[in-house]
Amino acid sequence: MRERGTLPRLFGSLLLVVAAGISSVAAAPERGGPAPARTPVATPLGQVVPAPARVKPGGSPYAITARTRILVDEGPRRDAREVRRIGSYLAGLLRPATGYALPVTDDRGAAGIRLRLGAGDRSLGEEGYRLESGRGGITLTAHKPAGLFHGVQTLRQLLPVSVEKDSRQRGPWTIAGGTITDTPRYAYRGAMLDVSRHFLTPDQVKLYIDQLALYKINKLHLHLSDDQGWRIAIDSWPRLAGYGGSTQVGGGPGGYYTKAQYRDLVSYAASRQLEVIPEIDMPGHTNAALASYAELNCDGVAPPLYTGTSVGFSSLCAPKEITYDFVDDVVRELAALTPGKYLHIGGDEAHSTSHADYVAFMDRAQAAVQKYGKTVVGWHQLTGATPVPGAVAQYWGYDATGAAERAQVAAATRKGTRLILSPADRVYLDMKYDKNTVLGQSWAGYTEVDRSYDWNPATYLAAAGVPEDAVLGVEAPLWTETLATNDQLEVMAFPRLPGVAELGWSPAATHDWDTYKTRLAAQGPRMAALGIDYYRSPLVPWPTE
Ligand code: TNX
Repeated sequence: MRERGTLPRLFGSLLLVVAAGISSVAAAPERGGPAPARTPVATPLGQVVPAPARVKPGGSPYAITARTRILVDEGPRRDAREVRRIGSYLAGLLRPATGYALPVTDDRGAAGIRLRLGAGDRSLGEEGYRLESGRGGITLTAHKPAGLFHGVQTLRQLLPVSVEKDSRQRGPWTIAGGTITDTPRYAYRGAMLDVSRHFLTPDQVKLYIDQLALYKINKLHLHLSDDQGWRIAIDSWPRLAGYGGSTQVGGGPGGYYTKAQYRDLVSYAASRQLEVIPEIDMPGHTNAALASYAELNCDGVAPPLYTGTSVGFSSLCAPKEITYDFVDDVVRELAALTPGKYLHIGGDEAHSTSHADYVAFMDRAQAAVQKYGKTVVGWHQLTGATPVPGAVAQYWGYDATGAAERAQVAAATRKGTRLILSPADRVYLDMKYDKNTVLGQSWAGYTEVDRSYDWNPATYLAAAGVPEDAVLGVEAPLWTETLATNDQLEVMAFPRLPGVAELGWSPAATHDWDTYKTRLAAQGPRMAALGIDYYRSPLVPWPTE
C-alpha cells in the first residue's frame, strides 16, 4: 500500500501492545499491591527476519532517548560518504516515530548508536555486521558499508513496531543487551519485478525496494521487456519504448523508463544496497520489439502490439544479421546504464525458435554481454544452448520439471555454470497461496507460506547432480500478468518474500518452520505499521488484536 492508511496504523498500534516477543506486560502484582505497570520488554535479540547467524543475549539494554546521537566513524575515505549516508538513513527511519533529533555526527566523544567500519573485521565480509548493545549504546561494526546497512535493518526490527510509523509515538525505545554477529549464507538474494506485463512507475518500484531492504535482499532483477511491453528507452532504437512500451496486459497505457529515470532507480536501489540486474528477454517474449520494428521479423511484417497473457509465440529472427545489430545496440546501451556486474538475457520459453536457431542466437547474445563487460544471466533454458564460461542460469523449474531438464541443468553446473534458484512452486510470488487467492496464477500449484519457506537451496537439485557450491543464491520473481498496484504486489509478496530472504541469508542450522513462523508472526504488526498489505496466512500465528 502506498500511503500509510488508517487501518494498518490502528491495527499496528493495537498489536504493538500485545505482540508476542515485541513488548509484554510485567508479571501480575501481589494481591493488594499497586496496579500493574506496563514494563516494556525489549524484543529478544534473535527475534528478527532473517534469523541472525549468531546471537549472544545478555547485559543491559540500551534505550534511545532525546540525547541519543548517531555517530559515524567513517573508516576508509572511499567509504566515508556512504557510511554517513547510512547514518542519515538510520536517523530518517527513527526520527518520525521517536520525535528525537538524532543528530548524525563524527564526534567520537559522544554516546549513542555508533556505525563503524573496522579494518580488522574482514571476517564480516562484504555484507556482514556485528551489533553490540549495552547500557552505553549500540555499536554496529562492519567491514563494508553494506554490512552497516544490513545491521541497521536488524536494529530496526529490534525496536518496537511503532518505530515504523510516520508520526510521533510513545517510547520507550529499548533494545535488548547482547551481541549479534551476522553474515549471509548466500551472496545472491534476489527479487524480480516484471515491469513489462504491467508497467510499474519508478515510485512503485522504489516502494518495493524499501520493502526488500528490510529483509536484506540485495539484488533487484527488473524484467524490462516482454511481449506486452518494452520498458526502457534505447536511443538507437527509439520505437522500442515509444511504441513497444505503449501498452500492457489488458490494454492499459503501459509506459517506460527514460534513461534518467532508470539511472535514478539504480542509484535509489544502491542506496538500499541493492544491485539492479536488468533483463531483456530474448529471443522469445519479444512481441513488443517485433511490433516496433518490422525488419526484426523474418517475414518483414510487424505484428500488432499484444495485450494478452499467452507465452511462447514470438521470436526474434535468428538468421537475420540485423537481429544482432539490435542485440548489440540494446546490450551496449543497457550495460552503460548498469553499474552492477550482471546482465540478464532471458532465453526462456522460446517455443517459436528452432533449437538450432536458439543455440546460435544465444551464442551471439552471450558474446554481446561479454563484449560490454557484463556477466551473462539467463533462465535455465540457457543450459540447453552453450552457456559461456562464467554464465549464471536461473532455475525456475518445479516439482513437475522432468528429469532430463534437471540433468541438463546439472551437467552445465559441472562445467562451471552457477545457479540462481527460483523454483516456481516455491518462490514464484505470483503463484496463488490456495484456491481462495484472488490474484495470481496456479500453473505451478498453490504455494502456501510454509511451502515457500521450507526447502533447502543447497540440496534442492542435489538428486539431479547439482553440487552445493554451484548455488549462488535464491531469487523470488513477481510476474505481473494479474498485478498492477502496490497493494496487489504486496499481498502476493508478503509474507512469502521474508521467507525467501531468510533462505538466502540465514545459516542452514537456523532453518525450522516452527520457530520461523513465530518470528514471521512478529513481522505482521511491523508490516501493517509500514502499510504493507500482507496475506494473513492461517499457518502463521499472527498476534491477535
Ligand atoms: C513463466 S518464468 C514465465 C513468465 C510468466 C510466468 C507466470 C519464466 C522464465 N517465464 O513469462 O510470466 O511463468 O507465472
